[in-house]
Amino acid sequence: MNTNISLSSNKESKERTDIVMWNNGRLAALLMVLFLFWCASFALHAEAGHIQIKCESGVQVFLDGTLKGITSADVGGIILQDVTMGNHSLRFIKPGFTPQETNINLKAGQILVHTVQTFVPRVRIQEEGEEDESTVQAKVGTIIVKSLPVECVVDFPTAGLSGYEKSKAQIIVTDAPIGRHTGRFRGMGKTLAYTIELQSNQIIEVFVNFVKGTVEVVDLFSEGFVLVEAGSFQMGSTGESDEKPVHRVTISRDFYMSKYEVTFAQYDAFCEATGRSKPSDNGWGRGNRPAINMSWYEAIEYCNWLSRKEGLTQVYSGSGNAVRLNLSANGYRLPTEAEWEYAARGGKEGRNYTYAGGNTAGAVGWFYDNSDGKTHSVGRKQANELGLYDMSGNVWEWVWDWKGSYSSSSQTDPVGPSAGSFRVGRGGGWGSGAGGRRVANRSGDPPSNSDGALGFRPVRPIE
Ligand SMILES: [Ca+2]
Ligand SMILES: [Ca+2]
Repeated sequence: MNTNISLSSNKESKERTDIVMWNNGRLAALLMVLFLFWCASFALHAEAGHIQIKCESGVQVFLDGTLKGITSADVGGIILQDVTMGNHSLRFIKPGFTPQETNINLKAGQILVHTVQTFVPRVRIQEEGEEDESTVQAKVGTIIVKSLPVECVVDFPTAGLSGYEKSKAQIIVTDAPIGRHTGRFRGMGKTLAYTIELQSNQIIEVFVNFVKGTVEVVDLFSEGFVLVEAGSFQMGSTGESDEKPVHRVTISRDFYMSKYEVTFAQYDAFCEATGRSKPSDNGWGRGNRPAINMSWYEAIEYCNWLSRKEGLTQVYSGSGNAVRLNLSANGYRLPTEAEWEYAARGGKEGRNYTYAGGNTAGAVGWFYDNSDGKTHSVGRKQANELGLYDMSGNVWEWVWDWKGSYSSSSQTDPVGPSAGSFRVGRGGGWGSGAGGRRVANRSGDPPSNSDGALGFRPVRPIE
């Protein structure tokens, strides 16, 4: 019995040994396969590298002509992973700015860091009938696509986007040819389509809401800003005492200025986002009418909010009389008094009109004689030489400066006195008569004041 048991045991033992040996063989084979996979994957990775692009946010990154993504603030740019070693072209596009291009040579296993230079604005004022390379440049526009949810597939074949898998908040297609574009968007199992007519230099934002099944299109260009090119002018007038002496002022930097006074539609969005109560419209209506009844402090809060909303650096800090102005920040702000007057006079295009855009008050603005005692929708009167509306009339406009007296000396980029009691208001309003609406006229209110004839419009530096 014992032997049997022993034999049996031996047999079992031998069988187990066989099993172990068989298992060892299979394990070895498995390890070999894993090793080969590892080698293959190593070989694959050894043929590739990564590209780290340091860049401001909202810039389109193209690798060898293919859109790879949009830079974001949280990674300070974008990282392109597992890019095949060798020569590649990188192209960076930001709306309204000159595109940048570079060629790189990526080595195996390398993490190549490329820092994108500051973008130079691609803006040029084109004369009527002028026909040169700027005309070619102007025959493009920009399409921005936003969606809810963020992930979707975008097809804008005529704008160079086919089956683009969008995973960021927005994609920006610059240099899209003008004309008709039909976009198709796939998300949440739905396909939505929308046709736009893109005009020269236009910026169209397409918001695809898969939850609601709607596509909303906003023309950012018409709500936008105009370029005010740097230059010099004679500030003030020989009229009222506070406008004297006429003195030479140089605005040394180009800047953007809102074409319109801030509307209730815009200001109400600020109130909703920041939980403050909306100012009264005096019973005249909101929407496209200029916002009124906000203090100077609220006007600068609006500018700071707009900066934050767009990921820009806030211009204002501190509060009360200690509000500080940081002119090197890239955010929105009120114009300085000199910037306001320079722009109202038409900047470099200025034709020395009495009112912004002309010598016939009623053609360019809403005043005592034509306003019926209230505000009107912005942009209904003739624009001035720069395309700015309602610089004269409709509502007075808060500017940065404390009210002070002018000096006769030439100045560059003046910001007014360092302290005072009144912040300047400019341009006259719906209740102004002949004197109050001239481009040189100055008014002032305590910064905490607000009334139904006082609003503002922001400016923005060119980065
Ligand atoms: Ca105005
Ligand atoms: Ca005055």
